[in-house]
Amino acid sequence: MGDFLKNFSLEGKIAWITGASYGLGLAYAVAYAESGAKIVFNDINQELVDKGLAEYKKRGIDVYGAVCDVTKEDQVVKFVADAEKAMGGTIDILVNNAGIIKRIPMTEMTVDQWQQVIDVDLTGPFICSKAVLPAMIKKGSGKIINACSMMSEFGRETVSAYAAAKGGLKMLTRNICSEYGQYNIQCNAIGPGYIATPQTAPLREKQPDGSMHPFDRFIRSKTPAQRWGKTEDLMGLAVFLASPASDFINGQVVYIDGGISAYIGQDPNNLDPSKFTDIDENEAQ
Ligand code: NAP
Ligand code: GCO
Repeated sequence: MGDFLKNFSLEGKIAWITGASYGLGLAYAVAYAESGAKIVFNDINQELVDKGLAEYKKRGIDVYGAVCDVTKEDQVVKFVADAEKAMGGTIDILVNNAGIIKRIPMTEMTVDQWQQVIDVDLTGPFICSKAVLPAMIKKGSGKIINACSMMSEFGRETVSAYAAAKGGLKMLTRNICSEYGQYNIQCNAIGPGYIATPQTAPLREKQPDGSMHPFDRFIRSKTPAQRWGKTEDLMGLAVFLASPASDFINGQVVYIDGGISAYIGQDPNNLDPSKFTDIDENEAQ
């Protein structure tokens, strides 16, 4: 590897990806491990942690994993202490990936349902960032990467709590940058478009008559690439934002959405499913 490319290496770094048993978190962790980092991850219950440990073992990646609810500060503080003891060093990179969504019309959403989403998607990143910042300040370096969203910029029906949380997370990203940039700590966010993971599976489910989910057709009409993102599409950006190559980027949300945020969209009925590159032609109707 040439000297310049070493700027993209994570050799010698300890990376914590929250909620990384599967989905985007697993993809980020695999990319970080392949870039030289040591990986620690948490998830909400032992079953998911065990699922994650099996996934990492399958890929030959040695990780530390434990149960930790990102909304509970006592669990987060203990997780960080245990993980750093296991890894023999402090956390250099935090990816606030853990998240939930509830798709409920606002007038039907209970305050408890609202609060659950805010707690995981906004308060969780606050708690986890607060837990790793002191050591980053002492070390004089650190990377915090938040999981923003199209809903950090746009609203849509039924996702009021999620959009409010992801909009707030954009501003938390900017505020961590503002408050801690002086310690050579960079806080940025990944803003994925619509990615094929379990979280978005309900939006891609086939209709009873075998036709495409209306939202599937809709989002393809809003995406120039006319396809859903793959977790692999996000790995390069995740590594870049965790590496020295991005040390002068701070407080930014980098959208990786296939062009959704730049495109007014077209009539979903004008789409030709035979041209979709991410599903079998026979599937597309
Ligand atoms: P996902 O499939 O739902 O995975 C999220 C992970 O976080 C799951 O393992 C989940 O466990 C875990 N989690 C939930 N609550 C937690 C808590 N309190 N403490 C610890 N872990 C918790 O989500 P994803 O699609 O991979 O997305 C990952 C992140 O990217 C999320 O923040 C999401 O909002 C964001 N994002 C996703 C997309 C997309 O299109 N997929 C686009 C933009 C942004 P459970 O399985 O129990 O919920
Ligand atoms: C939804 C989706 C989105 C994606 C993602 C888009 O219901 O609209 O779940 O919110 O998860 O956040 O960037």
